[in-house]
Amino acid sequence: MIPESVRAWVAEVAALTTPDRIHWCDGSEEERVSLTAEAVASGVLIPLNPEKLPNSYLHRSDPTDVARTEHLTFICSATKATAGPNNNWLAPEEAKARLTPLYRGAMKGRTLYVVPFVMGPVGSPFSKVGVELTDSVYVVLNMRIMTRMGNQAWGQLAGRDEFTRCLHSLGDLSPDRRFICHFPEENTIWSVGSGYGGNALLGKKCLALRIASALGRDQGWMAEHMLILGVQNPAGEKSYICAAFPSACGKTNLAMLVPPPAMAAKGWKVWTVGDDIAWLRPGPDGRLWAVNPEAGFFGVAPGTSNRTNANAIVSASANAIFTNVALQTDGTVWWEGHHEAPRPGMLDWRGNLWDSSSGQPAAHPNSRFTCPASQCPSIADEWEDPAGVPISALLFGARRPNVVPLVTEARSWQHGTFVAATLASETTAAATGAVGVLRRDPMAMLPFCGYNMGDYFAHWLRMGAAVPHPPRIFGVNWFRTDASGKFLWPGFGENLRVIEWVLDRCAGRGEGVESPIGTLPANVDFDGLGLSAEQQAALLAVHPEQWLQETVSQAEFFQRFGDTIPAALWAEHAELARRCEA
Ligand code: OXD
Ligand code: MN
Repeated sequence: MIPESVRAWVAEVAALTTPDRIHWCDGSEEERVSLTAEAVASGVLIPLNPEKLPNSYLHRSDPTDVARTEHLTFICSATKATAGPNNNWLAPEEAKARLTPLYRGAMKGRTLYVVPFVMGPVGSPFSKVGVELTDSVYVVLNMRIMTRMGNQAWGQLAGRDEFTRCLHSLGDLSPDRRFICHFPEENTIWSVGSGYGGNALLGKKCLALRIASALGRDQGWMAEHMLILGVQNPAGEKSYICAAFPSACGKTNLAMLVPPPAMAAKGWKVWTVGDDIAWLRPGPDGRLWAVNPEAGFFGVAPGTSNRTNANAIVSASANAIFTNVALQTDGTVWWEGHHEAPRPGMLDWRGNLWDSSSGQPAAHPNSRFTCPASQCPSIADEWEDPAGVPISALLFGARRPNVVPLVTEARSWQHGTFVAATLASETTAAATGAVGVLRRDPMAMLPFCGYNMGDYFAHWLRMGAAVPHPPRIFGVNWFRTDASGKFLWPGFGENLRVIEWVLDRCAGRGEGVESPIGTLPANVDFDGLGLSAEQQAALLAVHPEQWLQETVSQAEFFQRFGDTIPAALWAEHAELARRCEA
């Protein structure tokens, strides 16, 4: 069942990396038990309280290896123009020449694990197979949660040679010898020097977004940084939406939204289909259909609590791997924003006794939990449907303390593509670098688009034209603040109020008011939120002079992409400026 091409490639990699052993992962429960025991014995995993967090473990990463490293991430397409100004580029031969010495002998004394995996439901014609070769048992155990890992991948491959070759080694974990390289034309990923999720679990950002976005461009589909949510209104109508937000802006919380009591009492219901990545394809009914390619969640721990995301807390209450969180003396875990109070004797994410007066966080701001999606109380029955779910609306949101209102609807698919292409957000701890700096992050895909974003925008426009009934597109902002810097909007479950208007619009019902940037709601249900009339107005305010300023920075951003920006987007830009001036 294992294709000859896989065997030949494993032999080639083994000759280069010289591991002591080769382990072919089958994905069985016995294998999980034995690999976990191995990881505990070597100190890679620390067992947690078996009563309170059964089958769950803590991992402490190297303190210099705690987030995605965008400056060390490269797209190695044949030409720099294909990779575009949004990506670091290395010529394929140069990348291989630089990385090959880092792999040489790198697995000496270690085991080379062969990890076959499926992204997407097993048996779906839309799913993709990857094989990751890694020397990290932590990576293997996380891939087992995040993907459909094991022998089932060979079945999905059915003897074909169509799989992503994912090569990973921890190397010496030095940031000076860390590279995450993608070869879209060869369906290949080489990563070395990092054990961090987005750099090392190669099925996730590397395959399901960077490589998949390039495959989607060639094959007529889309790989997007989006959650997938199912919503049922009190009339019993069930719809699905996708929403894109930059990393650590609350995608997992929105994906697991709990309706606030008043809306639940009226009959609102919400289900989770995916929390980070959506693969979208035109369906036979002329709509866009979405599949979640992942099998687990790799969620940001800080800020996650019974109050903010009870479903995530339950999802990660067994069979979970925690990375860089704090450890309580009873073998449970803690992070900033947890619903429990930290107890004396707690160890911080590096394993040192935490001093609450130090001003240092106990958990790393980008600490994470990995857990199976199937454990989520709100998981949709249809989350593994091979056909996916039909999408009514696409939401684009970001962290904007000002300028951007709570919600607006784009005027058309083309205008929505422009709204998404000019998305901007304050940076977070999910990537190394300064936090809180405003940067343009089109479609929340800036770090994840595997090719030139100008061409990606053109692909978006083509997809809109190819789908007779495309989803409606909305811009949202949960993060607007008042003059004192306090959030105006309560967020979390209350976001369902915004989704109610979104779905009403999709059904041709919700009342709207035209504004220069799109349609504002005539009536968001603000009842019971205790918001003053001024606060309500501030949430929805559109200041044309601020938006004229935006058009200046939008133009600067587009200019970086030269003539690859589609004329239709420049036309939308000119129209926006004209409406703001009017
Ligand atoms: C993630 C990210 O881990 O976007 O999902 O960084
Ligand atoms: Mn993400």
